[in-house]
Amino acid sequence: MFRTIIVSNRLPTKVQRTSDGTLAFQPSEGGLATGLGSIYRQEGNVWVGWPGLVVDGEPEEQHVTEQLRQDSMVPVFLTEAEIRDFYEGFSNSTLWPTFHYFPQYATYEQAHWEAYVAVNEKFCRAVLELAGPDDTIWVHDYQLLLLPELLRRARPDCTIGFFLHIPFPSYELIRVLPWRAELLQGMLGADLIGFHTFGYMRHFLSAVSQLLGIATQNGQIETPTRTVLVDAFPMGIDYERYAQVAASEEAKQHEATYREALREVRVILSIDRLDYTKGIAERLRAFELLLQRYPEWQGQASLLMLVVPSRDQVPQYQALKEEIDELVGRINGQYRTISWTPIHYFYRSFPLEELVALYRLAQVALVTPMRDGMNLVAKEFVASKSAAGPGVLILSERAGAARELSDALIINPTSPHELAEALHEALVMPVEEQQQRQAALQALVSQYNVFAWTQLFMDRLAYAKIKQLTLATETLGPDTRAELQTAYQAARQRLLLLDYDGTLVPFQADPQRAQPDAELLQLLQDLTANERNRVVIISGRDRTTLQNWLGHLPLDFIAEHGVWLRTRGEDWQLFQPVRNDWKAEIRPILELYVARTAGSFIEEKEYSLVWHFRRADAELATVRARELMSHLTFLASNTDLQVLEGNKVVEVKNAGINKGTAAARWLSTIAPDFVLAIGDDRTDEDTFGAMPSEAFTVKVGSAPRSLARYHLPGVPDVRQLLRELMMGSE
Ligand code: GDG
Repeated sequence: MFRTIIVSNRLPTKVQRTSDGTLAFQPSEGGLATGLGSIYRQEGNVWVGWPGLVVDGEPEEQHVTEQLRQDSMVPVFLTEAEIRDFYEGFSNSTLWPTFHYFPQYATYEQAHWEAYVAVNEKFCRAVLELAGPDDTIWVHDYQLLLLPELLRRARPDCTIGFFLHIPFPSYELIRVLPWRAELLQGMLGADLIGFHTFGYMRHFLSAVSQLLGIATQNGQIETPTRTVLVDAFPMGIDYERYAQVAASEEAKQHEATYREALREVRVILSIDRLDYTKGIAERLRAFELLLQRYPEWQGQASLLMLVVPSRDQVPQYQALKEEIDELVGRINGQYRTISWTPIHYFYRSFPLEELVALYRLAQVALVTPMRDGMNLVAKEFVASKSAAGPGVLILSERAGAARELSDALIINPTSPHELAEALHEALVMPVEEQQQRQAALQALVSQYNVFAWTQLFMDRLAYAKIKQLTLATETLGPDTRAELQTAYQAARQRLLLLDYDGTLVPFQADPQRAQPDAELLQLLQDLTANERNRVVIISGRDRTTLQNWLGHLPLDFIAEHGVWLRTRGEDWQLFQPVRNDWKAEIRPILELYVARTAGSFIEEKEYSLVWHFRRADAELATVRARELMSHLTFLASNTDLQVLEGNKVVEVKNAGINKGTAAARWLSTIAPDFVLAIGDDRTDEDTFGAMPSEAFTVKVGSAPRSLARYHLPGVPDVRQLLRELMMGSE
């Protein structure tokens, strides 16, 4: 049976050392633990993660392992140094500030990076001990960005999902990281990458295209080996649970006690972990502004602020704590009366029932982070209110939750004025309006709950895998290689149709720099030395270049995508008579696009014109290429021209001639009993399509949607394959 393995930095159970030295196992009440509970507790499934403490020797390690195993968990133990460098270092001092748009707090320590790599490898080893080749692995969050790729290398066929719980920032922030390419590559090991919002997803796709140069389209990324799907999955909460706790006697009791202490005062609630991303100080200033602008709320409204201690060993967090303490002290000192406290401030965490009682009690929830992946407090307030009547949610536009909760009062958290006005508006909002807004929010939060989120992600992950399997061509693995070798050896007359750029040589920013290297020349020499081989270089390039670079070898050529043909020992000839008077009309259009797109240029061949944009700004050029394609396609609609989009090029040429029609000539003239056709781009699909069914057709690079039967990742693999064929054969 296939199993599902959940992996996150922390396990859903926290192990703590009590004062008498024994260990306490405290199950987490967090949303993720609840949502995934239905998965990892199923027969055979498991959750892998750090249990939250440094164990004291082997016996304790074993004890923890055995205890956790009973609840389907497998611990990964971290040392003090790993916690310092991987967790507090790279995860929380490099990635966390960068991803939350606080680059000024980010550190770039090579030692932290190395620890991050080492711990991701440690997690990988732990997962591999459990994972079979066809299992499903779901990796969570920013501490494990490298894990998908590490797992992929060891288990190429596993189904791997990745979900990021924090924002994915603009490419401008990601590019600052010295290890940006490795981090993105790490994530691309997954089959499905999920984010809370479409905005984060868009930033990720843009970073992949700009930093890795990998094309993305409609949320799909074509890597050399797989299609990776990227999608938005806004995480929900266990709505029923909050609604039930809110309706419980215990919560009501707590609420009654608080209400008695606070009397008629309106409560504005604020709950966060201590963090500079949460906008806590700005919130305090906004509350002060409210008291100044609307003095009628003095004595009538209080801010009840819970700050859960967190990361308080880190200097920025200590400074923030001091700032909050100072602000609370100052505001309370200035406004407090004998009977009224402006800010009730708690620096500790509360049990769930008391937390929910506070949600019930509050008229307003003030959730105003500067950046927040999602923010579940906003949703918990909404769910708890279903049993307790009206309430108003004030929500930062920069929390992921704002994308869904549009019936909240959405504010810009950096504007204390906007916040103060929203607070006033919330306090005076008519009860009917509060109820209307709450009803809409509740419908949404209850429907898109954490169980729906889990289900949606898992379904989509399964779909991503099926899609890959149906679209992808088969990788040229050992079995096929053996079959290919046998057919090659048995053949009398072999035809090898080899594309040039992207197949025999890697792409260069300047096409004229892609001359054949000594290794390639030797390879072609050896191939052609065998009299049973006919080797055709089948390229979009002009004939002069091919002639200059490779003309001294006994090769055949197809140039300009089939316009020019040359059989060895003979002269170049046209495939058929063609016109090129259309160039005068098309060239000015291409020139216009060159003028508008720095770095692009025109290549003129005898019977075609090509606009190259490999060296231009990737995102701008993609937009321009689309524009040019539609412009040209419109012009060419009543002519015998065709417009092709290749690898970072748009080409205009005569219709009816392509690599496939040209290659077919060789099939008929030499009647081969072995055909191998290799190519990497759109234009090579014409060759694949023209081949007989028994031919070996190989797509190089990203595999999906090819007519080829097999696929190889890159140029070195093609060269190796050709070498292999020659070994031990006549
Ligand atoms: C990451 C992302 C994203 C808080 N105080 C107490 C308490 N809490 C609970 C809340 C809520 C949770 O902590 C905080 O919610 P977040 O949304 O901030 O979740 P995190 O896991 O910290 O953060 C975030 C989230 O992942 C999910 O993807 O939303 O953007 O940063 O559940 O109720 N719980 C109790 N007592 C407290 O005093 N019992």
